[in-house]
Amino acid sequence: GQLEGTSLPLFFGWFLLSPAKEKICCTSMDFLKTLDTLEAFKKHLNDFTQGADKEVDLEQYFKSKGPLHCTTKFCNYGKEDGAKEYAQNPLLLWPADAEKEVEGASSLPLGSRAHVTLGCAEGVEPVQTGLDLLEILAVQQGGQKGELVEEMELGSLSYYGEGRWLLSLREPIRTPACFSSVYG
Ligand code: ACK
Repeated sequence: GQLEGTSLPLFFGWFLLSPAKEKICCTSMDFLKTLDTLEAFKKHLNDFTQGADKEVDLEQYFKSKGPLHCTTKFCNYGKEDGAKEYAQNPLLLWPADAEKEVEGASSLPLGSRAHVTLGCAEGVEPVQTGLDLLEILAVQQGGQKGELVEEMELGSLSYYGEGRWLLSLREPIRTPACFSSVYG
């Protein structure tokens, strides 16, 4: 086809633009600051720090890498299933198989994996945030609501067990974005 011999990118996605990008970083830092003070959050801290009983400073704990973006298709330079088909089909934004990687998530609507990774703990790859999101959606689809822990200014904070926290925003955060690809 047309793309024969053309190398495919690491991934395609929407890249967040200024000034919304900076605003989102500030909002997430403020959120972590508040989270750090919640007793209910501290109570469950061991669920994801794996028993490290030292004090955890959340603002240091999560590190962000690279530009803020929402991946639409991870291509891994063509090595990933469906990469070529995705690149050749300009109308298809969300790939058909992105939700299939998590048990119980395969019947979710296309695009359910859409997310912007704001940060990861050391040693955790960014791919994990999308999988975490799918896991929470799968649990919700199974009828579980999570335990409402705190009404915050930003939204409602719920706990789904096993270190899974969900903040449901009161108002969506809107941002301009540019569709592009990364060759890394
Ligand atoms: O935060 P993300 O969506 O998670 O953005 C990065 C981007 O590609 C570059 O690493 C995402 N990513 C990495 N590996 C995969 C994968 N196997 N499937 C889907 N997305 C992935 C990562």
